Amino acid sequence: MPARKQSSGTVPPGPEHTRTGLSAETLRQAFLDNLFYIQGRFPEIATDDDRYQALSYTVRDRLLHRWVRTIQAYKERDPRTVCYLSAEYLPGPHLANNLLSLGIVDATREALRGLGLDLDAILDHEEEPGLGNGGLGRLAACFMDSLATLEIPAIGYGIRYEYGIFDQKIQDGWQVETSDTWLHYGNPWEVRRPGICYDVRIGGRTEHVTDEHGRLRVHWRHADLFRGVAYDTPVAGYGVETVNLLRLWRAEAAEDFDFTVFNQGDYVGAVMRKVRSETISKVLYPNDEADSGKRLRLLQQYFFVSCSLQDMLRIFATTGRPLAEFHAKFAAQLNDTHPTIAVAELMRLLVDEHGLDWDEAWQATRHTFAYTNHTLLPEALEKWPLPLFADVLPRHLEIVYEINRRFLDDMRLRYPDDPARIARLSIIDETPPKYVRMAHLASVGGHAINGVAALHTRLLGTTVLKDFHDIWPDKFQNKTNGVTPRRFLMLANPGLADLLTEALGDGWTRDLERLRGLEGLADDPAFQDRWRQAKLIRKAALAERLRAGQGNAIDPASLFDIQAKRIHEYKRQHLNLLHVVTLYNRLKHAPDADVPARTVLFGGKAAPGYAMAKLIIKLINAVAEVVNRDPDMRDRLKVVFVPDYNVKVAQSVYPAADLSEQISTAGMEASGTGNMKFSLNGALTIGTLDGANVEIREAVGPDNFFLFGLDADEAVRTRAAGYRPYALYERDPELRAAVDLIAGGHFAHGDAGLFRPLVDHLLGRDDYLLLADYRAYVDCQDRVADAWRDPARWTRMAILNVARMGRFSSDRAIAEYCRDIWNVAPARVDG
Ligand code: HBZ
Repeated sequence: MPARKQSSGTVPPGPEHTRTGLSAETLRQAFLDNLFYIQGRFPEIATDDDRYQALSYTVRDRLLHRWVRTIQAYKERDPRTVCYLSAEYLPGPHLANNLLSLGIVDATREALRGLGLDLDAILDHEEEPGLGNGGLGRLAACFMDSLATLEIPAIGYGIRYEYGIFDQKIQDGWQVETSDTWLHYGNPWEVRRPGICYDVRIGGRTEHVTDEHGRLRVHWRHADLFRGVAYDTPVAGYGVETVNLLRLWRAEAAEDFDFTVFNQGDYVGAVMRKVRSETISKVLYPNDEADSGKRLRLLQQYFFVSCSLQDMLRIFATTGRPLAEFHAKFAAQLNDTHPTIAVAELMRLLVDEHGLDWDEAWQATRHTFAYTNHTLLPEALEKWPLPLFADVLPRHLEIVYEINRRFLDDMRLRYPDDPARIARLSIIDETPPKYVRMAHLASVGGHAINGVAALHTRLLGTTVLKDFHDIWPDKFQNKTNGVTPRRFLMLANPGLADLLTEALGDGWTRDLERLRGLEGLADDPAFQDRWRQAKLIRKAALAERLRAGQGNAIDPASLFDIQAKRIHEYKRQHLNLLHVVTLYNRLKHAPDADVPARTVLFGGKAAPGYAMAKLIIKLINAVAEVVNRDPDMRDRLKVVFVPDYNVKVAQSVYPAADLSEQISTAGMEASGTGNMKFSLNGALTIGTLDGANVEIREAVGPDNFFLFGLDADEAVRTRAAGYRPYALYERDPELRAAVDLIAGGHFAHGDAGLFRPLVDHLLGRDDYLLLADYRAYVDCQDRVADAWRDPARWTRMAILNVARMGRFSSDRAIAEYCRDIWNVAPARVDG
């Protein structure tokens, strides 16, 4: 053990504790210890997984002390606490992030080097928890990071899916789904808490009785009983002592499962019911838009919400405060409508179980909840068929009716002669078989409603929630999304992060606005050189990854033009493809044309039941196959589909991008967050005026953003004016040539039928206005190519993008939620 320097304090130096010490020597000792005592291995026979597990336990030990101290501090100070209710979390790999938060990346690297081991190889082994579909789940994870870093008391509540989002394989160009097995080797980051468990009842019927005091009471005679057990994962703030809690619920059979059946001799039947109970948290629904009418999905939502609220009530009971003050202790955020049944469940718990009167309970409920909306697509707004809702949650339906009755009575006073408006406002949609509209329940049951970008919030108040905006304009707020610079810059792009720190000091890691200091360096040739070097390293690393993975050879010197996000018609990956095919046609006709070399990369999963999205993946791969083996392209055009896009892959994709494709039909992408991650890593954006693109463009300056296409109002007007895509096809020869090539089977070995559904939709309806935006997009891509030809100009634009991205930190977003919606303050945890 090296001699420890004596500090000026009074504590005498001693050997560091194996479970808390942060020096390389102690970390090495702890690692070997865990390898032996947890994995039962010694270095010579340890596998990659053994090493990963041993290192993870070593890091977890170091988090546990802070975790316990955080809980103690919260207990003593009893602060208002944020409860983030989200059916999805996409945290990404934990190990590297926790090393970063603890400030022990270098010490760990050194400790392992001493054993002949490479930290990066161990990090690469981690299987990430894919407990979400896309942006919404990733936002929840960025918010957990920022809450801890800003020292805000917070609990993230959700579901511990045994199978997260599917793994994507590409076979013959098609997406094939295989099941996610993230728990196969065990999960070193979670702590199972068998003592923290709650019963969740469903089904059956209600009985209304008058008790001995003449009070009306409701008994819920449920049909089924489940149990939720807590699995806790620490969430460490960066550079602070705070370690918050992500508490995910796993469904198990209630302990006394089917005792009667069991005693009647049907042992196997009883066990089967136990197995059925566990299905609730088995699998994540892989759809990133509402999956209507799925009973299991409603069960999942109710299950996690009920466990979470019971847990909050248990914590509340330890404060000794009266229940009517519940909202003074907790601010609960509904991450979209998925947890919105919480409004009825809290009412049920307070009124039926704890005896509060309705008005008191309603006051507490309304002040507890706030609702974030993430979509404007009317078909994606969650609504539950009434018969299903009644069958699963009979008591909650009564409560929803009572909430609605009181709400509509108020509204009738306000709008006595407007029954159509009353019907529109109602929580119940009366169209047979009738539905419960969850966005309406969330709007009525909370004190704030927010959109996730300025444009989105405006459209929310003027379209899907207009009637609510009319009655409660002050309830509506904008909270533009943000992303954590820790994972998406420091971890993903260490070279650029080092360059930034060298130029600006390290304050930017917790105060991203400080990046503005880069503006003065944008034209500095020496700095520009180093900037390009840093970018080239990430591009080469991605190229190497793709070569090793799929045998794709791509040139790091080419323009990396990347679109990475869920595959959706509204996100218009096929507009990007129309441009690729246009470039292909141009090069075929003029093989010597002077066009800069481009590598167009795509990544993203399609919902397994979304045929058109899957056909788009097939088309990307089909175009890639033809383009990449055509000698006329001579490495000037390459197309690559990066399979199995997830957080880990994303961390290697964002830093490698030169150009970020944010080309959704204006008015359809609520915010986007990938747009922020690309730009923060020095990619320039080609994009429409959609979601947060609008604010990104404002922030970086119109000269540093490639804008094209219709805006949201023009898109509405275009449709209203009787949009005829076929006329555009006929008028624009390049467009016609691109569409014809796809339609004719050129990318399908002559099969003209394969992409017919896609082409027919474009020429017939084109709901997402690809043809309307095609010319503007292709011309804009030509401007991109011109800018790329001038490296000094391009690099200047890239530096200015990064310099001006400070606003898009999730720290800023969380600070706004704390101030404007949650009314919570930091509670510092001392070291
Ligand atoms: O939420 C996304 C929006 O599309 C995106 O614009 C925004 O930036 C992001 C964060 O605010 N929405 C989703 O990712 N939605 C889902 O993943 C989803 C999952 C299950 C559902 C519905 C939506 O049932």
